[in-house]
Amino acid sequence: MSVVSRGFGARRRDSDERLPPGQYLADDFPVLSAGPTPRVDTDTWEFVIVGLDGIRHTWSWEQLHALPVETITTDIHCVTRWSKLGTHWRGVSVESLLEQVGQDGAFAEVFSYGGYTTNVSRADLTRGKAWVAFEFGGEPLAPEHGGPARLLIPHLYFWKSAKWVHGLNLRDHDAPGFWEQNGYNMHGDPWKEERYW
Ligand SMILES: Nc1nc2c(c(=O)[nH]1)N[C@H]1C(S)=C(S)[C@@H](COP(=O)(O)O)O[C@H]1N2
Ligand SMILES: [Mo]
Repeated sequence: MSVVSRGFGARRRDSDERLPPGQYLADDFPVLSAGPTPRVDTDTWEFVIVGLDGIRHTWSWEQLHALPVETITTDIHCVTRWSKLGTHWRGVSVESLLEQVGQDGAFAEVFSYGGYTTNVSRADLTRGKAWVAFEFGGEPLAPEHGGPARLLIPHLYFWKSAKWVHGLNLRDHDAPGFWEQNGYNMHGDPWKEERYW
């Protein structure tokens, strides 16, 4: 738990510096889903990376958990202006999955169980900036927050962190996903307020 009280000046200043422009601190963890919560069984769950050559590379739930699992403590920022500081996650880095595939492609279309998509560049998916996360706050990720697994890309607005993530289509060009087709920014850096077009 990280509750920031206005009574503690030092901690308040610290959190102010960590809040991107136009954001406020949320105490709860809001649920924002464009549709119903898909129920995905870990027995049939898979993560897929489709290379530029069209070849599918897949990991089962067990295969994903056999990879190095990282613990991530990070701030998250939703374009609807709430932020949470110091959230705790566990997951596998996207970079480690891309390394196993060894395919080019400067961009990726992220796709989810249930049909959601979003676009992210390879640069935003690598160098310790993106994970396939399956634990939040020491518990298995709840279905409404994207369980069994979601993408976690905390340096971009949270709509890029696709819930119920299924995989990546590697691309050599950038193409808008679900929210990007509906007016959201192609990149989404909260520190630059890249909210909409
Ligand atoms: N599959 C899927 N992923 C999604 C969304 C969605 O509607 N469907 N909403 C996005 C948006 S706009 C936000 S702010 C976050 C919300 O995550 P939360 O519900 O865990 O807070 O998920 C993102 N990932
Ligand atoms: Mo959002």
